[in-house]
Order: sequence, then structure tokens, then C-alpha cells
Amino acid sequence: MSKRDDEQQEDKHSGSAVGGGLLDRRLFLKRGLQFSTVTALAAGDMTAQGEEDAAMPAPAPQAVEPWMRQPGKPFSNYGQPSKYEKNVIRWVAGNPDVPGNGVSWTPFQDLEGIITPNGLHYERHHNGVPRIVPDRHRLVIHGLVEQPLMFTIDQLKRYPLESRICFVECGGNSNASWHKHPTQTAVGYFHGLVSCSEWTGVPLSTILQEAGLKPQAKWLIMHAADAVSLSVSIPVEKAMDDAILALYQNGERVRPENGYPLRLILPGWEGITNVKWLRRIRAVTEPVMSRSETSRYTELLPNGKARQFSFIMEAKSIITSPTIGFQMDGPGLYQISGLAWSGRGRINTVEVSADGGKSWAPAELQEPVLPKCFTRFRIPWQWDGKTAVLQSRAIDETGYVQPSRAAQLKERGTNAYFKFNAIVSWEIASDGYISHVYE
Ligand SMILES: Nc1nc2c(c(=O)[nH]1)N[C@H]1C(S)=C(S)[C@@H](COP(=O)(O)O)O[C@H]1N2
Ligand SMILES: [Mo]
Repeated sequence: MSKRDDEQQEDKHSGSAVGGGLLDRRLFLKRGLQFSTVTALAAGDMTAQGEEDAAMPAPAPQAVEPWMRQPGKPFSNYGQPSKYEKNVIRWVAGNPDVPGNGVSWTPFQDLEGIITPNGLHYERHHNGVPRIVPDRHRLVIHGLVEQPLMFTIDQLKRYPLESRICFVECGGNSNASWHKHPTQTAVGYFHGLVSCSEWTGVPLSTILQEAGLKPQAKWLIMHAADAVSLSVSIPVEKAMDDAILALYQNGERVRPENGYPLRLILPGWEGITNVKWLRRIRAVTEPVMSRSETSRYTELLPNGKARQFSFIMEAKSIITSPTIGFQMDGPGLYQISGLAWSGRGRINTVEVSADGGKSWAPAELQEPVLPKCFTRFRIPWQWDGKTAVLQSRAIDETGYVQPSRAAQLKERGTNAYFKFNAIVSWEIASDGYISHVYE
């Protein structure tokens, strides 16, 4: 969208309420809003001005708490969240028959901003987390290369490193949305197979240039060190573009669950291609047709054919607040907040509806807005206490518009399992009860 279009759109939506009580997103910036939960202090409460002491007590409603009267706890070697946040956890959905096969979900209902804390990054393992001893781990590159190479982790750390701040999303994320009836689970526990981190490591192109790819080399087979011997074929163009051999995740070494000591990151591409515990890269002429690119991670279409090597995760968005479990506090002013992302680049616009898609208002995009990365959006909403249906719709820089669920079902049929990216609807009933609905 050009700047001019954007301005015109702003003009159209400036002023007071849009449909269903959505307000001008810029009201946040103008600070013209007073959220109903804020306690207004009476002038008489504000007598204390300086440091708190016996002669000048705290304002009447604000107590002097016990922790203000004694020294705090000492330092710690590795910080942990407050004990009052102990319910902010990944939700593990394992497979009782194969304990190492399953997922754990990122709790979006409890998170803000765009970066997923390392301990809450979703997990998808096919056969558990291997107990890799980093000093014994090697990366080998061979096949159609001029010079096969082998690296230790310490050798890789000496290369010039680069970062990608990007999401990783499982192709199976949101797949409960294909079900006939809408699941009533917290938002993270059915859309949380996607997380976003700063991944730092060696650009794969650096290593490939050093090994010297032969002209016939068109694909790279990525082999992992877990017991499932996971392998996936990647086209050389992506490897040369923005692929990273990640050693660090949000500044610290990659967590064991997420691929320690070395994982492949392909920004914007489906989770399965981001091979964890990477140990071997083989340059070949054609894809290897492994299990993870034939019987799994392909999309069965209505005509019975399967779509294969559809690597890019298309634009998607979800409202993370208010959603299931959120306590509505009667009619009044609320902040709608959510996440949008696209495997094709930047998010250009996120539109929000409070009337089930009849009218839309553009949300504020919180900076930074980075390509192939989570983008946080917000919009103020004046809830009148009547039943409302909240939706969000992402549009990326290529002009791709997140589809409605009906459109996605029409295109993909009823056999679909992977790559659901349609609009999600939350109904706020007049009593404040929030549920997931199909519109
Ligand atoms: N070696 C290996 N790599 C793997 C997997 C695995 O089981 N083994 N799972 C894949 C899948 S399906 C996904 S969605 C992502 C999950 O990455 P995460 O667990 O770091 O979130 O890793 C991919 N890479
Ligand atoms: Mo996945």
C-alpha cells in the first residue's frame, strides 16, 4: 500500500466510532482514552509528595507493604519468572504411545510484544529431545560440493554471525480449526505452534560458498541427530538467500528443545524445514522424498492430489486479547491486541472487526514491523455490552489478504490438516462470556 492510500484510509477511519464500537487506532497515541479499570484518585489522597516516611505516609489507598521494610532477596545465577506467573506455561500435548512424539504450545493468552521467551517457545519433536554433548557434535557438508567440510561448534562460532528476528510456525498449527465444531481452548493452546525469536548464527550461504557447490547441486538434504533421523530437502536458492545455522536464540545458546547445539532457520518457511540438531548437509540434484515431505507436511486437496513443497507460511493473524478465558468487566473501553505474521515479508495492514466481518477498522501496528516476523497490533474498542464477534485480518506487503474460513474451506476441502491460516472469530456474549465461533 502506498503512503497516499494509507493516508486516505486513515482519513476514512479518523473521527469517532467505526463499526461495532471499534475506535480510531490513533486514540492510543493521543492518549485521549481512559480505561475503565483505572482508579481515579481524589485530590485529597495525593498529599504525600516525596519519599515515604512516618512523617509523610503514602497516599491513603496505597499501603506500605512488608517488602518495603526489609532487604530483598539476593542475586541468582539464572533468573526465573515471578512465582505469581507460574501458570504461564507451555501446554504439553504428548502422544501416550510414543512419548517423544507430540507438541507443546506457546501461551499467547498470557504474552505480549513480539518475542517469545525461550522457555515458552513451542516444541514439536518427532522422537524427543536428543541428549547431545556439544563437544562431540559435528556438522558435515558433502555430496555435490568441491570440498567436503566438517565443523565443530566452536569452529562455527568463529564465523561472522548474523541474526534473523523471525517466526517459526508448524504446518500443523491451528489445525483444530479444520474441525466441524469450534474448539473452546485458550488461544495459545490451539494457535500456539508458532513462536518468534532472534536467531543468531552463521549464514548458510557462507558455508556453502566455502564448500563450493557444484552447478548440478539444486537441493540440500538436511539430516538431523535425533533418533527419528529426520531429514528434509531444501532448495539451494533458499539456502543462499536468508538461511541461518543458528547457534543462539534470543541471545543465549539455542535451547535443547529447539535444536541445541545447531539448528537450521529458514525465515518464513514451514516449521518442518527448520531442522533441529542439524548434523549433515548433502548437496544433491533432486529432493530425497523423505517421510516429512511426502506422507507428512503435504496438503491433501479436495481432488485427492497432495500439494508438496509449499514451503512458505502465508499471512495470518490472531487476536490474543480479549479471547477465551479473558474476564470482561462489563460495557466500556477495551484494548484489542493480537499478532500478525507472513512468511512472504512484512505485514502491511491488520484490520479488526467487532461485528463479525461486516465492517473493518485498521489497527495500530506496533514498531518494529519486521519481515517474516511477528507484528503486534492494537486497537481500542468501546464495548456496548451487546453480543459482538471480534475478528482480525492480515494483509502482507505482497497484497495477500488473510482469507475467511469459508474461503479457505472452499479451496482446501475437508481433507485438509496442515496450514490453516484463515480468519479466527471470538464471540463476546452479552454476559461477557467469550467463545470461539465459526463465522
Ligand atoms: N531434527 C528435528 N527437526 C525438527 C523436528 C524434529 O522432530 N526433529 N520437528 C520439526 C517440526 S514439525 C517443527 S514444527 C519444528 C519445531 O521447532 P521447535 O520445536 O523449535 O518449535 O522443528 C522441525 N524440525
Ligand atoms: Mo511442524
